[in-house]
Amino acid sequence: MNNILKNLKNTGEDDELILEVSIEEEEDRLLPRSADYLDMEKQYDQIMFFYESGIRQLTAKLDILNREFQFCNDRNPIEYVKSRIKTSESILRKMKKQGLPLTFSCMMNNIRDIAGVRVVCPFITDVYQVARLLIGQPDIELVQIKDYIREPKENGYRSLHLIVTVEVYFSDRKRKVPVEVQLRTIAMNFWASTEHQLRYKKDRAFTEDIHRQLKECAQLMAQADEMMQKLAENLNVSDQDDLFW
Ligand code: 0O2
Repeated sequence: MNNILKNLKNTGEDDELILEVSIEEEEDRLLPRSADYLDMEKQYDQIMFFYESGIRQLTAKLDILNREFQFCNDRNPIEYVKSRIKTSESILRKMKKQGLPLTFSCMMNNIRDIAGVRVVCPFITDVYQVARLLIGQPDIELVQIKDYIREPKENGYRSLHLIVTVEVYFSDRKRKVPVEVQLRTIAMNFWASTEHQLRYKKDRAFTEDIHRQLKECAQLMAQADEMMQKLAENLNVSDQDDLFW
């Protein structure tokens, strides 16, 4: 959190915080001795509380859907759910990359994956069913869908990405909290998690050959998903009609 605060200055206009000067200048001017810094820290914590509340609301919904499905069908369409609040470093990196002014309001208006929920399901049909049940709820609004299962990324990445808003009741009012939901199968998650480790943990560029091997691995995962899906249909565990929207 300190990183993002070091990059912000108070313009004196109510709660608007802005960065228009270099980080070095800021460090001279801003750091902990100023009372503004504490205000900013408090404001940052409040904003993150807003996103955490969205995550709580959304994960409660997923939990209820999963338990209900267990009662009715004797199995779980959700293997597990993970959530995270994007780190301040990652938020700053993204805002700088997009050339955005580094203000809290700009962050809240433009960075839509500050709250993130990942849903891992056994079968592809579960991915679509869970997504449909979630966005069918009246207090959930669908903002964007990216279907990287139907159209995988060039490198082989597959997943269903939704940006939704979920309504949360705070003490004084109801607010819509944006949350990015990534839904994928266990096989898709295996590929994405291990590829992420290879990409982020090592300080070296991927060669053409590494790209090719990763893509090949993604194709193997896709084949495994298809085979499991067919088995599930043959055993009446899931329904082919649910395969896409
Ligand atoms: P982190 O740490 O997971 O949050 P946008 O986020 O919309 O500005 P983009 O690329 O259009 O940018 O978003 P997209 O395609 O919806 O993907 C964003 C997130 O999907 C990434 O978040 C990853 O979590 C995941 N993702 C996308 N492509 C890949 C991939 O090739 N490999 C893996 N392992 N994950 C991927 P962040 O912000 O990169 O990081």
